[in-house]
Parts: sequence; C-alpha cells; structure tokens
Amino acid sequence: MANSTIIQPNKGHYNIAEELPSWEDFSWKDIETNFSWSQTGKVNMAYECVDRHVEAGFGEKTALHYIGEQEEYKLTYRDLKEKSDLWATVLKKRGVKKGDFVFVFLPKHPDCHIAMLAAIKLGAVVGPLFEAFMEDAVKERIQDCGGTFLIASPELVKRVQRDQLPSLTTVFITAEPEQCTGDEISLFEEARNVETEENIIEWVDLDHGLNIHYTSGSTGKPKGIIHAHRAMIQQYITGRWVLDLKEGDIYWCTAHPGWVTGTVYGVFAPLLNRTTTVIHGGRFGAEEWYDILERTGVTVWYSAPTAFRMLMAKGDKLISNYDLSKIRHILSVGEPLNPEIVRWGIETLSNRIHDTWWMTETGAQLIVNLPSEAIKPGSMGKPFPGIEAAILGEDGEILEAGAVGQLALKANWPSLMREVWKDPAKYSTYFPFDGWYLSGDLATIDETGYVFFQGRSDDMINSSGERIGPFEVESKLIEHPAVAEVGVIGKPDAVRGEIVKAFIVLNKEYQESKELLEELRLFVRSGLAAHAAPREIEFLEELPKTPISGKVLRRELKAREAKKSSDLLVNK
Ligand code: 6R9
Repeated sequence: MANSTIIQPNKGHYNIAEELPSWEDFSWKDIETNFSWSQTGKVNMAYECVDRHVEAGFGEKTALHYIGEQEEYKLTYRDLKEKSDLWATVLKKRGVKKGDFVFVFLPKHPDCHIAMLAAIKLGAVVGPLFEAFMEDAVKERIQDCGGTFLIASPELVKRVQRDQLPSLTTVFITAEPEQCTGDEISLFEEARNVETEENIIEWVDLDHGLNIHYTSGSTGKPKGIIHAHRAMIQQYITGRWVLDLKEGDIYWCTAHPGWVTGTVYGVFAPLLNRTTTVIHGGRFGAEEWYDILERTGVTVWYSAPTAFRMLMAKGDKLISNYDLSKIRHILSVGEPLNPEIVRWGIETLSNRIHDTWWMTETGAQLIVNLPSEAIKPGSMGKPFPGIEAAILGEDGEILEAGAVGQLALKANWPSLMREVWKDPAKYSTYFPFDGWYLSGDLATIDETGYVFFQGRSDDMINSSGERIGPFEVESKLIEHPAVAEVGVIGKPDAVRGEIVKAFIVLNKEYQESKELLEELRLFVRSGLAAHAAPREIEFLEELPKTPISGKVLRRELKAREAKKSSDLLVNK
C-alpha cells in the first residue's frame, strides 16, 4: 500500500452510477429479471446477445464496426442475427448439435463473432482459439476435449494437424471453395446454398455448457474451464455497471476472444448491453491504435497494462496528434495496473484508468473500480456488489486488514466456472476451505475494503525473511523514465534465501550502463524500501510474456535463472 493517493471520479463522465444499489440491497435474482428466461427457465446466450434486440426494434443499430488492414465495414444487429442464423443452419446441416465442442480459430474479425454466436445458437460449446497459437497449442486443446468441429480461416487452418486429431471430423473454412483443401467445407459456399432455418435456436438450461477456455495456471498442462449460459447474468450487469455501457457508446475491447477477456467483454457483455463494438483486425501498433480511437470515436475502452505500457513508451508527443476527447471511460485487466499508468491516463487521456480483476475460472469481473467510486492507484478496487472477498491464511482463517494472504471469494456467483473439463479433482482444488474459492493470487485488503494485488502465490519473494511482492518493486521501477517494461523475481541465494532480481527493458533513448544500474537500484531503495531494491538487474531486449494476454512470465524468468545457475554448477 505504498501509495495512498485517492482519485475521485469525475461524476459527469458516467451514466449508470446512480442506479447502483447498495451492497445490502443487491441480489442476483433482481438482475435476472432483465431477461425473459427468468420466467421460462430456458435460455440461449446468442439470443440474448442479438435476436432479442432485433425483436425489440433495435435491428438497425450498429452492432459491430470492423476495421481491418484491407477493409472496413459495419454490421447491424439485424445483420448479425441473419448471419448467425444462416451459419447456424449450415453447421446444423453438417451435424453440429447441442453439447458438441465447436472450436473457432479465426483472427479478430466479425466472422469470429458470427461463428461463435452460430455455434452457441445450436447449444454447442464454443472453444475460441487464440490467433497466435501454433500447432501444439491447437492440438493439445482440441485433443483434450475431443473436439469434433472447427471453424477456421484458410491461413490459420494450416496450423491444425488433422492427422493427429482423429476426433476432429468436420472443418469449416471461412472462405470460398478454391481456398479449401481435402474435405474442408467452404462455409461461404454452403451458406449461399441453404435456406436459413426458422427458429434455429436451441433453448437450453441455465447450466448448459456455453464456452471452453484453456488456462495454464502456474503449472501443468492447460485446464479446460467450462462456463454455462447462466454466466450472462453477471456478464451483462458488469458490462452495465463496470464498463458503464449504454445507448450511444462506441466500445473497444482490445483482446482476442481466445483470451477469456475477448470472449466475455469483447463479444458477450457489449452485445448483451446492446452496444456498438469496434473490432480491430491486426496487431498492436501505437499509431494504429490511436487512429482507431479517434476515427471510430471510441467512448469506452478496455485494454491491458502491457498495452498501456507500450503506448506510454511511445511518448506523449504522439498522442497529441490525435483527438481522443470522445473517450470517457477506460478500464484495464490481466496484470497489475501500475500507479504510473493511472497517472499517465489522467495526464494524457484525461481519464482515470479503472482496474478490474478476475480470472478465466471466475467468468466475469469480481474486484472492480466502479466508475462512481474513488480510485486508489495500486489497488484493484473493491468487490462487485454481491461478491464477498477475504484474505485467507494458510489454514483458511480470515486475516485482518493489511495482512498478506490468498485472495478468496465466497462461492457462488453466476459466472463461476461450471467445471474443469473431465477433471473434478482439479475443480475441487479451488475450494479447499468450506465455501471459499481460492484464487492463487496473494493480496491485502485495507480498512476501507480496497484490494491490493501482491503477486501470484508462487511469485512472492522471500529475502532474508522479508516478504516482497514483485508488483510493488515493478511499479516503482516503471516510474523511472528509463524503464519501459520490467519483471521482478526472487532469485535463489545461498545466504538470503532469495534476492530481488529485476529484468528491465529500457526505453529506446536509454543505454545500458553501470551508472544507470546503480541509479535504478537507488531509485527503489529511496522510493520504496532498502530490502526491496534489486540486488541484481539484467537488461533485456524484451520480456517473456503469455502470448494470449501479455502477462509478464515471471516463472519463465525464474526458470532461466535456475537453468543459468545449474549450468554454472555443471561447468565448474
Ligand atoms: C481475466 C484474466 C487471471 C490472473 C489472475 C491474476 C492476473 C488479472 C489482474 C491480475 C493484477 C489485475 N490478473 N487481473 N493481476 N491485477 N487487475 O486475466 O484471466 O488470463 O485467467 O488470468 O491474471 O494473477 O489470477 P486469466
């Protein structure tokens, strides 16, 4: 809790704040009444995302605004309904039925939305695959749940090893027949040759499987996390109250649906709230991103610390070339949001950046900075209404304010995962203490209920008996003008148990030098604490990161260190 600054909201920015109930008055049951199924009990996420809005007279509203490298176009809610109905008809004709796994391997593109919605309309469980996955990552996932159907682009399908995936019987390609090979089916051609089936929607139970996302956690092979249609309750209301989405907003979530953020807050939540979503095909580029924000008039923007840091590293002069005045609400997820980024947001974008915390397993945001509340930079915010958080000690006891322990959430909430695919034993490891979901993250909660992230439990550093969270050291270092990116780990040390080691990527106008190294060490020593100052600093060209969400891979940095020291031993 190094930083005690409090940043008050600019109330005029936000819309929904006034309708927020007090914590005591909140009930998930009340939220359900926004949906017609609260009477029927039968549901379909795709209907709630799309068809419902067309029936209510909003068919002409823009649902998707696509900006690709070659083309740019918009689709209305009616377009999205017609296209997803049509593709659902094709899928059904080719055998897709309720409960089947349908993988979607497409770049960020409206086709990805349409494919996902079409599969969901049939009651299939959709598995969006991240566009940068290579052969093994794709194989592992499809194999694990015996996926039978795949919808892919002609480029990405090349990374699918059909000969090693016997379960995968049917592959649809989002292209014309000339671009298909072997038994691949041209989705475009088939779609031209069918009549859209009326009432194509398969009504399912609230607990019926909706999507599967694989998450690696800290060890072991990826686990298939399955969510149910019920998750929409929380995905809808967090979209409304946290993203503050309303009529007239232009919303951009920069994540690909292969990351849970891109599915929940890139596809479902904005459609559930009848918003216009911007889709940008292509990779990160500061100029492109600023251009998109300006040109499409984005009002609400959801991204990640790694992207904000890359924009910061490009300098503030670049921003001044763009008119970004339409942006009224910015949010972040996936990694600790350094206070420096929050300051940058206020100075250069005239907006607070609102941190949100959740996990693949939790299915929706749980710890948030509501737009109407004060922000404490360095804190992830407070539990969303209806969510109870606590810091637990080793034996599951609730720790007092300020103590470091495991961040735990009182189960149950609507979007909590339904199962870990074929691994009930793994599922129960999340609930070692009665009624609590254990996150694997270490955190503290202050007297006012704000939650401060410390690190994954396996990232904590213990140096001469002092416990040091890598996040605080990283956040201090990032304040230094020379530092663009940083990852901090505990390096095994014979005397101290561990020492703090920082891996730093320098901003391009800075050169590696002994003086700079000393200056950085002093910067932490004087700004944070002597024991937190890195005893070792190594400069790198880039940091290892998770491909999907850009999280700094501290465990990879650790593994490199371990390997280095064992090499030393061997070479002695
Ligand atoms: C949505 C998502 C989950 C892990 C989580 C934590 C880290 C997420 C964070 C954050 C600090 C935040 N994480 N949000 N750490 N501050 N606001 O990221 O899901 O990819 O499954 O990762 O990410 O360590 O446990 P997922």
